[in-house]
Amino acid sequence: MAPVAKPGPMTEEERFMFDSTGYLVIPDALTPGEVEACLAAARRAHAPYPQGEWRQLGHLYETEPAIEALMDHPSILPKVRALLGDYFILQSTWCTLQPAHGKAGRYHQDGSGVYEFRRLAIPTPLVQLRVGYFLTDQSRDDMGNMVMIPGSHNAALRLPKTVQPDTDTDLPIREVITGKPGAALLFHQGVFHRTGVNNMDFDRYTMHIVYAPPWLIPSDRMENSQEFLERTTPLRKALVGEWKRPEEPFGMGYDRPPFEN
Ligand SMILES: O=C(O)CCC(=O)C(=O)O
Repeated sequence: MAPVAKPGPMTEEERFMFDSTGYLVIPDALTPGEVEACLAAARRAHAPYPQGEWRQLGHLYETEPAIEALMDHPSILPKVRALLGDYFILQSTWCTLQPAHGKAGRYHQDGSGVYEFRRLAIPTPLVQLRVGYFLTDQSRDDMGNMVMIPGSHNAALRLPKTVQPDTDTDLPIREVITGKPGAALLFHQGVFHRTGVNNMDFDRYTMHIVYAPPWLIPSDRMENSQEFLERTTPLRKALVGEWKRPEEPFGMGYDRPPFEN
């Protein structure tokens, strides 16, 4: 049974489920209108690239207003604040395409491959809090779904190399996450997860938004677009890390991002 949560503030029960499994599934995080606009943006962004390839594109929020609205979406932001506090950045965003008839991906934990977060401590601390918004239907189990190993963010062991997706050696404890367009999957980067097989005739799109402590460098951009900074809101500007230390070079901190409450 999936750890299902509701859009909006994090309840104590949801927090317990997140702590236990490492993720929450939030149906109806986006309205049908928001899904439609984000899906159109995702398709536009991927259109110039070859068909039939798994691909992730970064920082689309700079040019696509529908995706920009996901940066501080009220369905999910209160849960992010419940888990990370008020001082965090949008470390990256990835518009992910799992093509029609695409094969399963390999299990992994997220983070910096060259310095794995699990080197910091076991259990792996929460360093990247990810939200995957489903832009296409994933309500059955062969639609390019995310596949999670519940609770694996707390595991001390690495995943055995013998575990191969969708074979006899795949783990029986895996959970295939299902959801309609507009559902969101909030997850801890330490949970072993992978892309599921897509047996559909259409491409699967998921829009991932990744939040992290302010000391982690952004990974989907070298710098923020000036044009975006000039037109976006003060909160979004703060979320992409455009804040000043009160003194340089050894600041005491920075102003709290201008949340509404
Ligand atoms: O959206 C997907 O297919 C999976 C993405 C993923 O595993 C990742 O970004 O680490």
